[in-house]
Amino acid sequence: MTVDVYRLHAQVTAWLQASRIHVQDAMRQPLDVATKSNRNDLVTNVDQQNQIFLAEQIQTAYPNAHIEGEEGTADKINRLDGLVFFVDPIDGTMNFVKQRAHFAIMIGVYEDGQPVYGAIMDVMQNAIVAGGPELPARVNDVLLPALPDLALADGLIGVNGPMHAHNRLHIADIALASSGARMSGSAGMEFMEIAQNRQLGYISFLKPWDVAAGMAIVSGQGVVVTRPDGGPIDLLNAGLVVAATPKAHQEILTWMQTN
Ligand code: 2AM
Ligand code: CA
Ligand code: CA
Ligand code: CA
Repeated sequence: MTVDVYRLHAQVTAWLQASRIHVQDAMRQPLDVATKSNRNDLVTNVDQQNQIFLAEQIQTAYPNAHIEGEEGTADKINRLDGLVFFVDPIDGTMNFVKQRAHFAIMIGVYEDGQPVYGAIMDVMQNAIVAGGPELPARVNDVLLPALPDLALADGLIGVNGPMHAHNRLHIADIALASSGARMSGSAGMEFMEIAQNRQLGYISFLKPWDVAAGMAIVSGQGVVVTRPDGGPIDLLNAGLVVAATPKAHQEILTWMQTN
């Protein structure tokens, strides 16, 4: 790894704090909300402004890095060589618009396709969960305890709402076999819950910037993050993601692979 991950963490923490101030300032004005692919797929002026802000910070500090972000200004990468920053400027835009809470800002950093670092900020709680393979997971720089290897029956699981409603890949059955299903509306918040031992896993269909930060953090804590067939997550394309403690992950894949 060529990156000094502690220096990176200090930089990203400062950027996220600046973003939080900008976002909360912008929330005092009316939001400019537009739809993208459908009526539930939203983008606001705040998503776009924060994407531009974070891309500028990354470009200045890491001029050779590539940036893959949800809202436009990014590179639209087609390979994972070198240093790549995955940016989701507002994760949970529907929550942002409807609840004005329960949304996150995420930055995931990979080098040659391997995780280096992830940071997820719960903006309204002013909490940052960060970590990676060489940075012990922490919340606001308080180290998090090691995660227990819970079996499916012994913990909560975050699920994608539509997939749960349609029992896609047996997700409703898996949820019934767990302590209970939860749906937060923000992939970032789901990974924050896993990192803090508040749920044992998360199942969804995600884009690269939805999964990059969380996967870097929780895989460093021993959580297994794969596709339903057990293969590695493809950070160049959207896809199904199963993140769970090793025991529960095995149980979930068995459910999914049984027709
Ligand atoms: P977003 O708010 O950044 O778009 C909602 O269940 C979670 O899924 C959020 O993390 C949301 O991220 C993500 N998501 C990805 N694609 C989506 C889409 N087309 N419509 C709504 N949410 C989407
Ligand atoms: Ca979106
Ligand atoms: Ca997102
Ligand atoms: Ca987003």
